[in-house]
Amino acid sequence: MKPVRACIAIGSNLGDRHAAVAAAVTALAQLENTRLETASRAIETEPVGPPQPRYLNAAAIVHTRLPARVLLHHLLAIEHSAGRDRAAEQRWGPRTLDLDIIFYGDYVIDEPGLTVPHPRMHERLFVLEPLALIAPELLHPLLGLKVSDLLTRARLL
Ligand code: A4P
Ligand code: MG
Repeated sequence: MKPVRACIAIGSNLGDRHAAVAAAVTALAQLENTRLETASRAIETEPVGPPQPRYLNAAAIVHTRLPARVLLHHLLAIEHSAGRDRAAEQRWGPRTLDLDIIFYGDYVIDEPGLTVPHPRMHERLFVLEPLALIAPELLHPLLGLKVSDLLTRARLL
């Protein structure tokens, strides 16, 4: 399989947020059959969802030969090693580490447990702001808009 360029959104608002974001980037760089292209700096963002502490959000780009499902499986394992306990959480509630696949090349995936592009990314400043720092020209494969344009649009909402 040819490497695919995938974008990962990173978020944390519980515990040592800086350490969690840094550990996530390190763990991505160490994934099998994967090379880290770049990671953004972490940005402090307003929480979306129920009242909760502010988040640190970042974005990373990897080149990976892992199928999307296998990549997701690794992301869940990285979240787990950052102390995330899904069973104890409310939807959109606080978490030590959240890793979402935003884009997986220009693949469109809609399966139980895996939707790519991430279905809410184009509305979310906390995804678009860090991603625009490292990949403003990247095209959303369904909307046909660049990340920088999605960000401009989301800021007007
Ligand atoms: N899943 C399906 N598609 C994907 C994908 N593309 N990437 C499934 C990753 N996972 C995907 O995830 C639930 C399940 O989604 C996974 O097991 C996987 O099979 P989760 O992490 O438990 O749920 P979630 O992340 O809470 O859900 P969701 O709807 O993706 O939430 P968001 O959109 O990530 O929102 N505010 C700020 N400022 N910053 C944030 O980072 N994050 C959230 C979570 C809320 N508010 C926030 C932030
Ligand atoms: Mg998630």
